[in-house]
Amino acid sequence: MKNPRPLTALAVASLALAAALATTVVLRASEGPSDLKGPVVLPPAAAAMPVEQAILTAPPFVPPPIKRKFAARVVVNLEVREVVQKLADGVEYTFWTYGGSVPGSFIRIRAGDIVEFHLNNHPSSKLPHNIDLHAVTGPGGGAASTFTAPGHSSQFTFKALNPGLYVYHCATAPVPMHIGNGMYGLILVEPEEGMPAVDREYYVMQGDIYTTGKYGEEGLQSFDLAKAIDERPTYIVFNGSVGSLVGDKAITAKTGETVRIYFGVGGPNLTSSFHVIGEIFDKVWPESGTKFVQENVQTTLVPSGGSTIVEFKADVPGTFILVDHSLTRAFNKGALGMLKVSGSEDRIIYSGKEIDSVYLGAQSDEGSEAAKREAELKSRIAAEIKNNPAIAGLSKEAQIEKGSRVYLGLCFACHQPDGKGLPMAFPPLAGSDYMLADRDRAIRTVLKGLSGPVTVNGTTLNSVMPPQEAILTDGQIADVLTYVFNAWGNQGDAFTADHVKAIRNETH
Ligand code: HEC
Ligand SMILES: [Cu+2]
Repeated sequence: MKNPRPLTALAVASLALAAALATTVVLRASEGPSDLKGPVVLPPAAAAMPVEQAILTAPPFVPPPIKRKFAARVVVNLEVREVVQKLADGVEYTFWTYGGSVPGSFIRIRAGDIVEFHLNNHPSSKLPHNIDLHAVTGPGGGAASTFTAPGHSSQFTFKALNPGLYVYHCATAPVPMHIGNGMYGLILVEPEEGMPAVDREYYVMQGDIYTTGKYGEEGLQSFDLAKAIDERPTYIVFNGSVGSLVGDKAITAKTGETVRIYFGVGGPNLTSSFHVIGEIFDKVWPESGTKFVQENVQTTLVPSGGSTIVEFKADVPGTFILVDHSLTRAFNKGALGMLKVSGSEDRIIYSGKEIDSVYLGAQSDEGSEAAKREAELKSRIAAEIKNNPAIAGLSKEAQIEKGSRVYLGLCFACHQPDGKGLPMAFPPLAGSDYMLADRDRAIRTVLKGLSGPVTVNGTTLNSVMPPQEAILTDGQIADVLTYVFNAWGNQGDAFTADHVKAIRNETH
């Protein structure tokens, strides 16, 4: 089917207006039949139901829970507006919106309600639009009755037969373009007994966006149909833009609170692997079905044109990252948001970083030999502890064993396993006159690093050695220096941790 050009659509819409005055007219087949039938005559019981105006909210907010225990006639007024909004830093896009936001206004009703729906297309719009609400039982989910030209308003009525969380979207040709430009949102039909109470509710929707420019390319971007057909989005975002839920726009909670996220995927194309880094969903209504509630879920799959409801308790404070766990989408295309939880720590549930210690990596295999040797030496020291002059020598041997492991975990990458260094890059430690001449300076070098010209065995180098004071303990430095002062033919006394400590604390 060919796409309707704006002019054609406008002409069609004015026909529809004429029809309102006369009898009926059939619109383009692509928009479905649109006979104007006039207002529905409600049976007395329905006509007697209380009437209320729906509260609509922009993301990430959700209208308040429905308290009433009876059905009502709910009037929804949703306005379509075409607006230029930020897509990313320096990048703008002409979004087509329901209510001025992407995703569109959140609508909240109760199963059994009779909804009088008004779709109002702002006079400044360039195109006609309609709405397909997945919560509606009827042709096109309402699309067949809501094709609306700029500056016009369509009305239709539906009864919410099925509870659940439903996507709504524009179904005007070309549909993927209307959705790709932001025309989607969520409508929650609460079950008659209501949703279980929670402390916080949020509204997040994912969408894929196809721009003619590359990701991050500045200026006003337009829709790229070829990329859309190939399903190669430039952006994949939560709530309409990169960073919409980041920093001071993050959603929030306090420790101890239960958070519920109404999460939908507008598409037009991609499915989401919705995940919150550092949280486990205590409850998931998969695909927002109302019968089976799943528990203890890490990542839940949300189809395009579908949704999910997730709930979790915020047990510990911190920043929790919402992602599509197809992770280049999160880290390279924008599908990343934040939940900031404030409150007191529970270090049993999550301790925070407890210790930062040296990890000797691949060396630990050979290290097990060294560890055995060290243990053997220690037990010999214990055995000979009673005034045996060999103890000092044994302690030094044990330090050399430990020091060799520090060396092979850290220093060897530069100074080489054989201690000979690399010409022009790293000075030798084997036979180094510079090192062996000054023990205090050797400690200082390892603690504070070294830069500027240094002459070792007649060769001058001008490079930089990074300081190790933050990652090595005094004991480890004493051990590694004892090792390098006794390896490869070098000879020197053992270093003590106290000596290292004294240098560490010296004032300059
Ligand atoms: C990232 C590479 C790198 C690592 C890791 C490194 N060094 Fe160095 N080291 C250097 C460089 C480069 C110099 C020379 C700095 C200059 O020229 O100013 C140097 C100089 C030295 C010196 C003085 C010069 C000499 O040859 O006598 C000593 C001693 C030394 N390092 C010991 C160590 C020890 C022990 C470790 C492990 C705890 C270590 N280095 C880890 C790069 C490194
Ligand atoms: Cu539209």
